[in-house]
Amino acid sequence: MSDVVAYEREGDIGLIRVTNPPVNALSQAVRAGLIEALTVGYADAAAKVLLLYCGGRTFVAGADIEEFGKPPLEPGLGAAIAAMEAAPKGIVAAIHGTALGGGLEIALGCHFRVGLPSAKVGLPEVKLGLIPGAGGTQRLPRLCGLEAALDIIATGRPVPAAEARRLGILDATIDVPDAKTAGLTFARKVIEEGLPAVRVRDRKLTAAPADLFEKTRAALRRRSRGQTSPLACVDAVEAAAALPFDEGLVRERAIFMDCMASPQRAALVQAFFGERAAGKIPGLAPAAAARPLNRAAVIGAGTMGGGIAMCLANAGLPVTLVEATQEALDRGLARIRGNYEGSAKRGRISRAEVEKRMRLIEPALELSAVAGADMVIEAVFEQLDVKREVFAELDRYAKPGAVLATNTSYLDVDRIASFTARPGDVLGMHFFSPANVMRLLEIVKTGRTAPDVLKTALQAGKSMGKVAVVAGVCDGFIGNRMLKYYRRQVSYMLEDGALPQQIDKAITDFGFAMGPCAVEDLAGIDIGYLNRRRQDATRDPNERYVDLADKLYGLGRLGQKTGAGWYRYQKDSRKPLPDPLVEKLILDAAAAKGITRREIPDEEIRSRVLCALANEGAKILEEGIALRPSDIDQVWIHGYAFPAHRGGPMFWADALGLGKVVAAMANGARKWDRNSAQNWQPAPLLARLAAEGSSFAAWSEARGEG
Ligand code: 3H9
Repeated sequence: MSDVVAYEREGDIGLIRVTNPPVNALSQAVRAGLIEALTVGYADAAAKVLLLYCGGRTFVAGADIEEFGKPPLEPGLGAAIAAMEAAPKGIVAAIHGTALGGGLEIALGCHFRVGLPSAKVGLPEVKLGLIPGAGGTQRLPRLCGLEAALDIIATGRPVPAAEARRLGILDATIDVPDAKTAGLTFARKVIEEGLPAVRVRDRKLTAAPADLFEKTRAALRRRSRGQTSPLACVDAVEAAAALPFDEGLVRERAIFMDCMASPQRAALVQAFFGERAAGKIPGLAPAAAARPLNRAAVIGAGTMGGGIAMCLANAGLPVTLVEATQEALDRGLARIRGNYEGSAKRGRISRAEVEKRMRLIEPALELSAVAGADMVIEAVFEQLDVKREVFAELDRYAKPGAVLATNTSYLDVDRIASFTARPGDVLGMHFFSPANVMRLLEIVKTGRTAPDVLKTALQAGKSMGKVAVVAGVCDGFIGNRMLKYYRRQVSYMLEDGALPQQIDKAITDFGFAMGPCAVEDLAGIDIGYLNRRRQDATRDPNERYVDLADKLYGLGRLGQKTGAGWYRYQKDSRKPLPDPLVEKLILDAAAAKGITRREIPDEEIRSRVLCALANEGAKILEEGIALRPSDIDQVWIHGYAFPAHRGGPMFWADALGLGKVVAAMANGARKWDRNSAQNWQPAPLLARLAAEGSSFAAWSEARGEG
């Protein structure tokens, strides 16, 4: 009998139990074990009904993603599900945790499905660049209708048990401690009431609105930023509507195989594993104890501090929110309430939840109020002297052992730690704005940060639902350090021939959510301005410097908040409108410098910013600021809206081939911006890997960190 799938009988019910930790993924052994257990169960005359359930923390969470991109291993999942549908008796699936992807597909191969109230089901393949490939697109619509199925499949969203019950995906939700008990309860009902074992494939499909597929395609084209799998999902569900079941299955398989072969699938799968790898820190034992975290404090109730307080409250932690004046505190609390109420209006949280989270945030006007906190996150003005004052005070008030974090975006965390007598307790927790929305959290570790402090910050990140990436200390850490080189290329191109709208379009065509000029308008032109002033003292005097954004600042064009920046904005609108005034400003500035502007092709725009990112990323890797290339990719995907289906800048470079990246840079040094050829000097690591025909991923793997 299989190691991962067991068969036993309890009375007149045959039990098939899958145990393949951590998430019962459908590895080859599970698929083969299932077929074997089904054969035994069919032959067991005393078993009137079979019950399929899982051990461990969840029902089957999907196909084994580790197998993707490798030669397929028999038996396939389709064969296991076909064996279920050939059953001479009814099969009940009992779901706890999450039945995802292939997991839900095997449940759809059963005749009945029950779940614990806490269970979730879903077909998240789209997020991996795929469509469900074992009948999900053909069976789900037969249970819940084409419209609901299309929504579930094309978004990949998890569906809570109560909704799944309402939609007919589950036959019952049963409030008992475990899936086995739930399954046995329902299986007995099947036997006692003689419920007919109807296969999902034999259920009738109800018609969909005539324009369902075209409307969905149009909406997805707008939203998916060039990602192809959402549209492939529509094609597959449309096949369910148009074709007999078996032909629909064949069509689904063909689309699935196309997706499997696509570079987008490879990028999204690496992003999936990259997200999980980020939390693993070499040398930090997985079981290393974190410090207790029962209460937090945030210093500063501005946009950033308020957002951070929301993240902590969302994770269920009580937070003391400290501000210097009552007015600023009231403003901050009102902003937080407004955000929560907005979420309630959109149906994301209940009204009761709004009040519950607001109650978790306790306002205070004195820094001494941090005394009860196990973690203090400072989000005050970005100036070293201000930080010095706050940390010296924190040293007086924070309890011994409290984690002291700074939300600085650029400043030297080692120096900030030295403002206290307990540098081992200090680290950076760099949230991205808006903190309650953006998933990235850079955790900045100094040379002295204690391992249990790092562990506490990582765990806090996880409980806030963040993707936490550990970075070393340098100006801008991982993300903002690279951003500088990206922006630098943008500024050169603006002076040399491009306009903001052209650059933004070339970048959004690549799949970024926004172009760099629109982003700067959103963040505030003043932010970049102040940052450049901070860097004035250390900037190489021979470096080419473009002062276009400084000119905007001088004109009071600070971006969306002043109704004008790189673009102009109509009242109450965020839509960037190209502005002839900016065009004139750019043309005049170029002329004043004697620059003959030239047409810059979109392809060049993309190559320049991507090569600049990958090159700086290589330096960051070599210096050990980032642990692995996938960490850099996670930073860019979750902090800067780099398209996940392109994998991130380091994955992009690997996929193109590092030799081609270096060749593009050599070409750039001659043609792109010949006055500053040093910008296209490949980082030593990039040059070496390119010469060896290697990749960042292979380099990382060889170091045992892939
Ligand atoms: C599919 O099913 C295709 C089919 O339609 C057709 C086939 C023909 N495989 O996330 P966690 C690992 S596509 C292999 O930290 P959580 C994960 O890497 C699949 N490994 O836990 C991690 O390993 P490690 C559709 C997997 O509790 C460990 O499990 N399904 C898989 O926060 C724990 O994961 C999906 O897309 C897998 N399928 O969240 C579901 N899943 O400890 C993907 C996880 O070494 N999975 N691992 O780092 C998830 O969404 C979450 O893992 C889940 C648990 C919600 C299940």
